[in-house]
Amino acid sequence: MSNLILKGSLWFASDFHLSENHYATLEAFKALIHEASSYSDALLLLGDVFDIWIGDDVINLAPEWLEEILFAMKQATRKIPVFLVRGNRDFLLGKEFSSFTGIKLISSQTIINTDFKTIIVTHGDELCTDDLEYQKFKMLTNNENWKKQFLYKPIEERLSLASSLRNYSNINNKSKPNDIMDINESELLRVFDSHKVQIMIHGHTHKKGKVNYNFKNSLCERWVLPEWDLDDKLTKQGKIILDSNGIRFA
Ligand SMILES: [Mn+2]
Repeated sequence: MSNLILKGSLWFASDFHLSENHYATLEAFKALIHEASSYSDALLLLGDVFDIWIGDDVINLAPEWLEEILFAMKQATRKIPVFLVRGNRDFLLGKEFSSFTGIKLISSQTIINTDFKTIIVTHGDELCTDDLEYQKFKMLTNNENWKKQFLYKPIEERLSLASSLRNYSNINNKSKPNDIMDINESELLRVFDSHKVQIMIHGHTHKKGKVNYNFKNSLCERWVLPEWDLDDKLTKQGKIILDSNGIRFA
């Protein structure tokens, strides 16, 4: 668990799934962080910024689209602090990425004291505890030895492993009932309770919205960020802004 104190206008966004050929989404991401660096006091990226991240050594061999993204990140962090919670697609983002871009990596379930209220932020995949198969995968890939062994493999091998894992999960997710891939409510309430917070912002499920819970005589709010896909699905994009007036989708 970690804590942050952030003042002013905070912008939150997640699930860009940046990859080559997704030109419109890449442009939208660059525009967003440029805009954030002018109009917000801090930007918080809540995971799955990249559709896949196989290790920080790709920075040295970055294709043009990635070079441009990394450059835009660098430009933004000269003006505002940018934080990132790793998602299930980009969980291998590491120290070199952080020092190269200036983006600060923060852990899942980070508590933030803001001008409005205290909130908790996360990518959200750890709350999907009904998807046992996925949680097994997460446990495996969170293991330090697994990470070391994976990062030690040649880039080509990592790329092909990652794409086979992704295909496997795409096929599997299609056959899973929708609700097991959503967050588990009792796990959520446990997190609210153990951290003593009433507001959560997360991504991952791509189910944009605000959900209220009456829990132990208080109202808890879960704000879910939309995915950004301007290439295939076209309509879904957006951020959350938090300032002293409250929280809103924008
Ligand atoms: Mn995700």
